Amino acid sequence: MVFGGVHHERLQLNEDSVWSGGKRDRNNHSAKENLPKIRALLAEGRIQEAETLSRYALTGTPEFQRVYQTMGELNLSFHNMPGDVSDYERSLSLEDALVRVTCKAGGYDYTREVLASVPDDVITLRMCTNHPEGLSFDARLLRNRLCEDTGALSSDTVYLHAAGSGEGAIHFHCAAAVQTIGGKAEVIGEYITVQNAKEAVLYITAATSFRHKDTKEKCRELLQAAKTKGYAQIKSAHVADYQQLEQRVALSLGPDEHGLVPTNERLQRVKDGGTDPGLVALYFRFGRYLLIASSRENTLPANLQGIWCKDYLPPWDSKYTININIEMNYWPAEICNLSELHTPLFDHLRRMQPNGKETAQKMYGARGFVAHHNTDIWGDTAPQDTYIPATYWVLGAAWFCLHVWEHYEYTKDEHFLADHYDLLKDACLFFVDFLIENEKGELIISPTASPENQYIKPNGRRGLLCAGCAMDGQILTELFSALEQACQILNKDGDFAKTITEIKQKLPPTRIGKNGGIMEWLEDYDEAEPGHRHMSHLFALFPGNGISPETTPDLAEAAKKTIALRLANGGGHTGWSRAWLINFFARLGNGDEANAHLLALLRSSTLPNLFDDHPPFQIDGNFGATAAIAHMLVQSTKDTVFLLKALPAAWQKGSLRGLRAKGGLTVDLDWEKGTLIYGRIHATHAYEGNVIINKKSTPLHLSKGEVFLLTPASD
Ligand code: FUC
Repeated sequence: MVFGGVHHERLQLNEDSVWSGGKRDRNNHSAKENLPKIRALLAEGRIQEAETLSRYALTGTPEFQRVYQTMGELNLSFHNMPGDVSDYERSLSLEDALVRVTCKAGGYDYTREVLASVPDDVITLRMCTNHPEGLSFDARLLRNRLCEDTGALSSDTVYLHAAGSGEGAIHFHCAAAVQTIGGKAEVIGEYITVQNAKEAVLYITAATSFRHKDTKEKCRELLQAAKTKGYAQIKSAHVADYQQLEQRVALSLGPDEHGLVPTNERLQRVKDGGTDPGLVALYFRFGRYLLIASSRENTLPANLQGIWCKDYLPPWDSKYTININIEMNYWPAEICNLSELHTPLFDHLRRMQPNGKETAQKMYGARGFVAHHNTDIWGDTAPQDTYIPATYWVLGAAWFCLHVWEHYEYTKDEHFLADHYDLLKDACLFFVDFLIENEKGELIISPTASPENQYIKPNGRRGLLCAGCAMDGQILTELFSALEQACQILNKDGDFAKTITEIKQKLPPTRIGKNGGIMEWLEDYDEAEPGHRHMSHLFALFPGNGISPETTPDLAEAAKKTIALRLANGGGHTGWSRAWLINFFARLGNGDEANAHLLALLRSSTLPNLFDDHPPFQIDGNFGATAAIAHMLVQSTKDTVFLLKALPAAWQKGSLRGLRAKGGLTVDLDWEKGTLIYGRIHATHAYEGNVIINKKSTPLHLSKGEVFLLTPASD
């Protein structure tokens, strides 16, 4: 994060593996013996007693997982820069992923350019001026009071070393080196000092014990390599690396009338009631940039604040909340043609799997892989918090594993499916052991909760914990269907698939309740918070596939009713909640509502730099809304592609290149006056299905590599 101060600059530094503390076993050893008691209490309707016992017997010991932290800061003070500043500009270029800060001071030009390079594993800050005395400044690395030691690594390099507490805690080094043209640079104490340089480049890097043995040496190596390579080459490698991902997709929503207006002012115009499709297109492009910046092969998955965190004890520990938030971070990955950026999530599932097997065994006496509503860098799977509407929910691994299936559906990569099949299988296996039969003969989860709402019983008492709810059935239906299909494709585990099919048939279906909406719990309770930000019982509408206007029109109508009720009671008030709503409207084919909520997201939940604001700042809403914009234009099931299904009247003219659809398709579209004028579908795999435009279906049979063109005539 480049703060862009003129006489004092601050770079907030993040490294994704800087987390507090080491790996632990937090499984509650009282869980197994108390599980039957909790279940019996719930079955008898003694909800509060079940909740109290769960607090004692199911909460993680200790309660909290590890905390993600910002690594620290690089602070710079400029000494000889005149005070009269004009023409100030701070920008992030989405063309080349560069931050620039430019201004005049005393009539002289000052330029700073910052990039974070994947190929060279460094952040670089290049500064120059035409002031005859050049640049004089000092720079140092800081980490509040949380560091062990700092000092000189060499005559042009400073370092900072810090460590978390406790056994196995992560420790790390961060280091910064300077190169100048002209002038003089030296290290004094923990400061880099520069006098009268025409140009100066700082190279900053870090290494943690999560990935490296000798973290100091690793920093030294990276900085040496960076200095040898030099700024110009690092920059061109960075731009090439970024562009090969970024340029796969392009979206225009008509003439960009306000394209030259600064983003903060542009956003303010929308907040003041204006509309600006160009800003929506920019928001979309920024969303793809954010994923490119925060989730690469061999990184950790993007967390709650991504790598833009400024705190040592951030909100919700800036970790992985897996009852919606981190899944939402990855909603754009496949459709937005950034499939390989999905891999950190799969790698993380690998970290979670052994822990999740242990949690299943130790806490529930079950086989398979379970996770609750949070996880951390170590893939911790024991419950987090004592927050009853969320903590004892056991569907974290199930939902997360659906991403394995989604990646397969988009890419048709059978090797990937074969390599990750065991994750799907273990996630299913847990429920083979954990589901219980209720008095109706349905297989349900007990205890569970519908994240994160509360219900009101007929006697007026509130309940949080329950036995079965709509979301459980919906997630499990998707997971079990994925397993069945994977077994068929891979031609394996037929017997296990049969068991899963039998169980699947006994899951409670999604039902319509007395108010005409989707029932959130198995009983038709009233909701304690009818405008709740979570809409867990609409999982099947999105990201699931169980509800759609085409396949389940009654449920789709009921979903509309549910959304209307949530909205009438203040729903969608957090950034990610609003982003979820936009995806719902896209699925329902209601482009105007989707657009209205996009505008609401910009007006109420977006910060001046376009970051999503829960509040507080959380990156999930950016990713959720980026996916929603894509889904408004292209949606797909395993055998159907919908084009312009939720095109709003406000996007009269537009063009898009490079979105992906399930089945290995790449889609380009142009439209005018709300009508498709050009479409191109390229198949990377043989495809058998249909394409639907304006509710009209056309068969789509493509062999590998084939291109299908849609023109007004063929429509
Ligand atoms: C869930 C949400 C909160 C927040 C947190 C990180 O618990 O209910 O709104 O987003 O995750």
